[in-house]
Amino acid sequence: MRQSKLFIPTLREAPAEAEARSHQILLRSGMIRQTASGVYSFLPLGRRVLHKIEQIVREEMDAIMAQETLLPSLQPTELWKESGRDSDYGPELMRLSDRHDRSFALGPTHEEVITALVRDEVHSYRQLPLTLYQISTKFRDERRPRFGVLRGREFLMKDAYSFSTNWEELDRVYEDMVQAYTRIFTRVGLRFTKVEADAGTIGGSGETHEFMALAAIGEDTIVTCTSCNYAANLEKAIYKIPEEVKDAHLLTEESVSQKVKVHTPDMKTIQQVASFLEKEPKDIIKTLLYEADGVPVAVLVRGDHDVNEIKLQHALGAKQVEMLDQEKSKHLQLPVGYLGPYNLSMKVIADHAVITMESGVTGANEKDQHYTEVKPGLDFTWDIAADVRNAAEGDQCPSCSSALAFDRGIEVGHVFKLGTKYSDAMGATFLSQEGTPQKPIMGCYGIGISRLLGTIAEQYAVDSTMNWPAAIAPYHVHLIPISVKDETQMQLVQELERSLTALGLEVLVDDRNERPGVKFKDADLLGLPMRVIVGKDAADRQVECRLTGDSQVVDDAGKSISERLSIEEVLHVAKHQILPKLR
Ligand code: 9G3
Repeated sequence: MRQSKLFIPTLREAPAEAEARSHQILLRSGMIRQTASGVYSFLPLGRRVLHKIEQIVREEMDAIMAQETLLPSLQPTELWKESGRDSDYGPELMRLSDRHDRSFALGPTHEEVITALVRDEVHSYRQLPLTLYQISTKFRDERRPRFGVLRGREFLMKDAYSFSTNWEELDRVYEDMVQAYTRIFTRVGLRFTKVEADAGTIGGSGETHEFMALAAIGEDTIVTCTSCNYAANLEKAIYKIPEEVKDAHLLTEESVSQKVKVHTPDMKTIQQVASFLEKEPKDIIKTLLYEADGVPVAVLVRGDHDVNEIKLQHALGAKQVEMLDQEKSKHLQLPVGYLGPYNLSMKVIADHAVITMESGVTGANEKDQHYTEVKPGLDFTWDIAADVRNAAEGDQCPSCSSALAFDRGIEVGHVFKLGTKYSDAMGATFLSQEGTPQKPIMGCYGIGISRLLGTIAEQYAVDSTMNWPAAIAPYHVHLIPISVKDETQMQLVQELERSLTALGLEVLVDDRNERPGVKFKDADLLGLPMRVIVGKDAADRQVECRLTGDSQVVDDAGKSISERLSIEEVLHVAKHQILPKLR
């Protein structure tokens, strides 16, 4: 392909608004352009990469007998009423009315649509198990779109839905999907890990896993064991509860309170109180006000720990929990910043790490006053003791007690066991072998396709240089003549283009009449796996060859050969170092 004919508007500089390096490289290499906040156009080069990712996903979905469909983005609001989810999503669900004033949602996902389709078309166990998937555009009105295509308001997703006659069959489909996802993410060159996740509002049986790509700007925190294969999203991650917690209980009354009231003028934050009292944050007991389904509750965690709201929600059996800040809690007339678990006239839930403290510091429920030498179980009690905190550095693995490690990750895949949440709500049934009506047991499985493209760019971009994995690179070989006016060079370029194409490689020839420096800078941005530069040695049929990334130009013995190669050597490198990576 001749670069002078292609629409690849490269940029000299990264636009200021692009914070993430993937966002910068995708803009500068002319792969995407922003049309609106969180809304992107994929230009020809970006579309080629997206298409290759899609094809890998299709191959692996088809290989596990999932069947491709294409479902509508225009979803009648009635379907969301049937599933009961039309009130679960507020401004994030984009809605519109048609010319007859009928209301629709722009599909953020397709559980309702696919379950209604199966309800109408599937009536016998003979038609199951059935797994349908699509690759289509989703709409979610994110409050804060950011990092380019990593969090857009319109994005490409592969979403699959499985329907089984029983749970064992669902378990098999789920496992097939997990294996297929592992093959997909490996083939596209991603560094990723599968983690246990929280089922959130999606409900169902609860088992769910996320596929996390390791990336510094990832919004998720993943917790992994340094020894065994325990891995979980921070939302869900647990840790070894220390032995002494097991027998921590409310103390008998014979112990006498040792607590002392201290004047802590204008000391509100944990750090201020700790340094003022010459203590550590871990000696302090934070009393936080929450509302669980509208009912106030006091949550006690150690000063160096953070509340895990997902765990808190499960511990309280609540549908929704929300922290009450100064503004939202003023009706309770409590001195925020000086709160203590005394006579609060509300339920108190204490994290395990609090109830095993020998002595701690709490607020005194009085402005500018704290208590020291506080003894949990003696000076205050609790209604519930539970694990309501995030795992933290220093915690031990729940299964092998080794140290836990913390990394940032980007969620690129998410698989769920749904059970009958949607088949029940929408009345999808099939007649079992015994002739009794049953509800299909469902699973749903997503991959963010456009997010995956951005995530791969995040993992492989280094400053102004990209290095696309060969399997998804927009082209395989970048053929760069130093001077397009030099007949000898252009002859050799044409011969090379023909021979490389005959090998089955996609070749991009930079036939623009530009200075070498400009061509090399653009070649760095485009990041094709192999680059061949045809210059003054063309007369001797010698060229310079470079493989991007960490792979070097080596001969079969693995010896790094000089960058001046003969045509035969270039074809040999292409055949043995690029071609095998394309599958
Ligand atoms: C909505 C809106 C946003 C949403 C949802 C619904 C996330 C919603 C969860 C899922 C679950 C799985 C199939 C593919 C894999 C993920 N954000 N989810 O249901 F109305 Cl506005 O999408 N769906």
